[in-house]
Amino acid sequence: MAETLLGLIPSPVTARRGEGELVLAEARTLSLGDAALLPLVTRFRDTLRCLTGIELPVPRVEEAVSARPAVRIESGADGVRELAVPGGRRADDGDAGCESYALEVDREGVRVRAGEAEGVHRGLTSVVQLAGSGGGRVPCGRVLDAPRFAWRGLSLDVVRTFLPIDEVKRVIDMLSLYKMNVLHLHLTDDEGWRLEISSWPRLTEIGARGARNGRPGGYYSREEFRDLVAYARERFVTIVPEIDVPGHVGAALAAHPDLAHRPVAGPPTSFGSLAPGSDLVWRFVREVLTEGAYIHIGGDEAFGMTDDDHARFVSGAVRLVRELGKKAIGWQEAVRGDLGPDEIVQYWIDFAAEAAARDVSQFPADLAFLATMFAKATGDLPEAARKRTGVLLSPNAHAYLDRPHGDPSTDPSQEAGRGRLGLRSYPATSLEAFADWEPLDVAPGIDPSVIVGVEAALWCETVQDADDLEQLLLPRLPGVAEAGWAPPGGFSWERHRTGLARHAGMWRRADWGWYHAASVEWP
Ligand code: TNX
Repeated sequence: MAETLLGLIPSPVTARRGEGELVLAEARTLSLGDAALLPLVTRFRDTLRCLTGIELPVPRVEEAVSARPAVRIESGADGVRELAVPGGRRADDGDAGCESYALEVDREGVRVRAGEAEGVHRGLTSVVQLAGSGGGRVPCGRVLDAPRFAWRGLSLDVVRTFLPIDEVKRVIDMLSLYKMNVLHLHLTDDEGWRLEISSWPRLTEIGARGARNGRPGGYYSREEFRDLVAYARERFVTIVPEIDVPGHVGAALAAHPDLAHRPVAGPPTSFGSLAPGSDLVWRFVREVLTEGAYIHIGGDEAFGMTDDDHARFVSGAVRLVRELGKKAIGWQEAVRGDLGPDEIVQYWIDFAAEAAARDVSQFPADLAFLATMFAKATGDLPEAARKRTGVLLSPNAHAYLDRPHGDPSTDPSQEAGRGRLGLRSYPATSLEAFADWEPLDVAPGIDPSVIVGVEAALWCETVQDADDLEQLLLPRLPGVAEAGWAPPGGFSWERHRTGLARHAGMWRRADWGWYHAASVEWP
């Protein structure tokens, strides 16, 4: 374990600390072996300036380094791809090993080598982190690194609170800094429809008007969405859009009441659902699944329909996604439909943790539907393993960023943390308890080879604006990155809290807000 390079989050596979340090701002040249890397290296230079204030020379494509100290960047390097083969499946076309990189630092300079551009990007991100956490000084040493899991994501709810494109871009910058590679956008729900669909204009005309608690609505035009996808791709983040069906469709039903299974009275709730037998509904589903190689079809909490209708609906939606030549992903309940090894389900109902936190059998009558939901959920992981459907881990206790901050026993700031941010239905959770987990322990008895990775989820019921959002993202997001990237068994709370404190300077420069958990000595 890389105890000596405390500035790196997530922890690398191996790191050896050498003697001395390099002052990065003194680098005389920034050279690359391949012109194709120029855009990537230019972005690295911008990121470094923004997060650390360090200005590197203009990048040059050249065979050898002419002046020292130097930053030297190479792709197509032999032997780096094979460093480690991550488990799981990727959201884009890349293969395992393309994120591997080697980083060498001595007094002569910094050298980043990788088999592919993506590995170069991960390695340069390590340079940013080391410089940013060390006051511009990069410790001499050698890092060989590759992710444990291929899928390290964040699911972001832009429905309950609409987030303008620029804020979503800031989140993508954060993901990139923590070597995360998927942004799953929850684009539709009861409170709003956030993606323009050309053939169904009412979805946004009417469905995008509002958000939760009277907050302003909004949506992304096709052009804005494509721009966002490109922005993310340049940072090696894949956007996975979610169009949630057949439940969580209140906004769609407000715009098109004729899609409803049964007429819904009153305000939109999760009890509304799409009519499984309607041709119009299936035309609708086909035409809204437009963007992305992976499409998340939701499939969660369809309280308004029978189990059979739900399973049939999910199977139909998955068939459609396959016909479109795309891959389907759904929340864990979707595994009750006709899914196979090409699909992924996202595990979120962390039953053991829920049961430990409160006695499900004592739920009042009006919450009986929740008790039933928990009971049914226990069969989902074994079912995924039986079908060899991929499993993406978003356990409530360790991946839900909308748990209130705080630790009732030790954290004196818990009152502030428990304030209005985070859902009161979850217990306040300390930074340490949140970050300290082993992904495979969450799915005991399941063949680890079905696990594709780890995804954080940020639901925005309690989020009023971008400041609130950042208070829930940081400092917990780096802990999720740690679970998804770092080798198993190495988590150290001491190391993690030290690393977080060292990153605060970068967050401040980027003007990212964060929750000042009392368990970290913030500078
Ligand atoms: C459950 S997670 C939901 C969301 C809520 C969230 C709050 C999931 C698939 N559905 O609709 O926002 O809990 O944490």
